[in-house]
Amino acid sequence: VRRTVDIALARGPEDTGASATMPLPPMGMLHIAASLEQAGWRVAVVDAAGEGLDESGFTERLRTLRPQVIGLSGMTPMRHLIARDLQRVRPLCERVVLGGVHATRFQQQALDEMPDLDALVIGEGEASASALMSWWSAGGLGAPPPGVLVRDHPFVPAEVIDDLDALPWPARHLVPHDRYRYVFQTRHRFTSMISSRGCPFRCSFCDKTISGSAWRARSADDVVGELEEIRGRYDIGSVCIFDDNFTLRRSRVEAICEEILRRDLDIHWKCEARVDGITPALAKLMARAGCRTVAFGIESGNQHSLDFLKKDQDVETAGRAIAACREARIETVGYALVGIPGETPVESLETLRFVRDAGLDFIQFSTLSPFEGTELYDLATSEGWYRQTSVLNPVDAEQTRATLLPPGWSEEQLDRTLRQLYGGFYLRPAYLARQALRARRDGLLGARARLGLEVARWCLAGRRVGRSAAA
Ligand code: B12
Ligand code: SF4
Repeated sequence: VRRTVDIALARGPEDTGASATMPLPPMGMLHIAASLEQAGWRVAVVDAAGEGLDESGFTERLRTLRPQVIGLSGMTPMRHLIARDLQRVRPLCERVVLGGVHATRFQQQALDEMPDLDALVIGEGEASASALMSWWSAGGLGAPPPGVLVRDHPFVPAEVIDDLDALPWPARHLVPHDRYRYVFQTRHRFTSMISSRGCPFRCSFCDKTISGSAWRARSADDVVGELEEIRGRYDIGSVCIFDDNFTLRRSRVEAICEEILRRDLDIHWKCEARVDGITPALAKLMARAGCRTVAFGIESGNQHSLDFLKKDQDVETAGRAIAACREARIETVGYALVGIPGETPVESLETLRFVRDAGLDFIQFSTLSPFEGTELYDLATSEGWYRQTSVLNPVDAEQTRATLLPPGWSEEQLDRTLRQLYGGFYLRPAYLARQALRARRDGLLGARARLGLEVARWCLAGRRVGRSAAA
């Protein structure tokens, strides 16, 4: 058999990484691909959404490539998509390996549930993936390399990667970037990137399975080098930095901004930040360096809820962070939660009042969803609050969602409150007019209008009948 590649990393047509209309690049796979290439393996990335492939196009492309190994990835809420892709790719290669959050969280259980899998890569897979390829090439004899879980062998975890600068930049040349879109992109062509990994905070709902609590960061020089490559080599104008905690060390953010300015790099970027990571001076510097949007985990406008979630932040700081960004002309996005134990439906309207008064530009309200392994999951299961429901917000990627139903909340109440909050934020005439003007200025009217219509339709639609099943 003449192979054109040794390994193909594949993402099937249903998994777009975000919403159906806005596929995002498969960043975990692009990191793995870069390390495999560096180790001398011939690698392909087959991202159905990125290449516009339907089911038959996807399998046909893999069949033509004839890889020896196919690698899959996925998050827990998307495990049905992992299983579907596994069925498709199994006949097309000799071995299939799964990496990513789901594999890492469930380990042996994931392997047991998917008998067609040959191996799992647990945790950050840069070193383990190429070690696994070498192990398989040598006949798979003896113990598997660290970070690799196979049946009937003891598992040895891989070492945490401390020096992120030593990793190669994601292999973006392996995917076409024409189809990737992001709702907050402000320029033509989009990609995402990671400049640090991990977060030392202790929010009870956060799943840090992959990146952990130890914060590890790339140097400003390395980060801006990648940004320069994104702009120059790939002609991409807009980047989202999806770090868990981009602003943890202020001096590093300042150094990144200074370096962007020094290199005169003309690129727009968004980052995700904690509200205590932004000061007025930093926001101004970030804006000068091309930052157009910052997303904050606001979570709630009620201090007792922030304390319950162990967020270690206060409502006033959130207000100041939003104000600092407004002052610097940076758009703000907030993520907030509905159904927090101890918060009544009426109290959740306080969060709406808070974000409206603070002048936030966009909000995503979600039901509080506990993942196995988090403190909140343990509490929810011991209190009997854990449910599989179909209460979704308009941007959720899942089909059903594990949700908390604490005392005072029913599935209907959650759904009603979510719609009330979205409607109360987005369906304000003055807000819509302001956003339309801004979107027109940035050439984003079409994309933003489509999203606006989707949200409006969702807010105004009658209650979908929820499917409630006690977990
Ligand atoms: C960026 C991000 C997003 C982005 C983009 C996702 C994307 N497809 O690129 C957006 C905002 C769209 C998003 C959406 C969602 N996300 Co998200 N997201 C993240 C975030 C912040 C970073 C992920 C990332 O890019 N990491 C950088 C890369 C390099 O790491 P990585 O992908 O994990 O890959 C490494 C390893 O996992 C491994 N690996 C991964 N794949 C493979 C494959 C092979 C073959 C091998 C060998 C190794 C390997 O090696 C890689 C390199 O070290 C994480 C938090 C985190 N730190 O993990 C949450 C996180 C992964 N998301 C989460 C969730 C729940 C979601 C949603 C379900 C939310 C929702 N309700 O809609 C959706 C699902 C989208 C989808 N269809 O898959 C949860 C997952 C929890 C779980 N147990 O599954 C996390 C952990 C957040 C959290 N703290 O709770 N997300
Ligand atoms: S600050 Fe963000 S990344 Fe850090 S633990 Fe809390 S939710 Fe997770």
